[in-house]
Amino acid sequence: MALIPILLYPDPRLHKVAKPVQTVDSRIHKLVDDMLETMYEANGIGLAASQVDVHERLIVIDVSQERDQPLVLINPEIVWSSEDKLLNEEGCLSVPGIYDGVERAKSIKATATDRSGERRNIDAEGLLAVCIQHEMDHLLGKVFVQYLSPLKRNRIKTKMLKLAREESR
Ligand code: K1U
Ligand code: ZN
Repeated sequence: MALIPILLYPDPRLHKVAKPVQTVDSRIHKLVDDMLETMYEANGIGLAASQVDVHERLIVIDVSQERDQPLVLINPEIVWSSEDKLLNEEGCLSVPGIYDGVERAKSIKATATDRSGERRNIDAEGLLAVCIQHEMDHLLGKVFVQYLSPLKRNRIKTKMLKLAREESR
């Protein structure tokens, strides 16, 4: 397994739209393993392939306390969203150190292909529902800061660019 560098906002590659995974083969198995290792090492609860510069519809998630219940969602689709919404505090491994409230559907039903190529139904609420919606946004090229006001977003962009400049010195 290997760690993969995570793209940092405002990298324009974070805004590419991911294409469907054509075949769940050994290349996808290795990508899944590397993404899980990268997510656990970064203490994240999710990671989308877009964040590691692979523009295919694949996400990994683990919202368990013990960090031992990995979920692999290949070509995920949300088939139902509740009308009830909740404001949740979100973070993002591509925007480290920034947390803010985003309104999302309280519960969702999704379908996705798992690591063994089986199509599965997923009923999600709470943190899992939030995380699936956040990661599926990444696959559409959307980062959570795009839900914030232009003022907040510009402040975050400036802060991230300053950090990147300092780190490259
Ligand atoms: O997509 C990502 O960059 C991963 C992101 C997932 C996420 C966290 C919180 C709400 C929605 C989606 C993270 O894992 S951020 C870091 C983190 O572990 C975390 C942050 C806030 C609350 C819970 C966890
Ligand atoms: Zn994110």
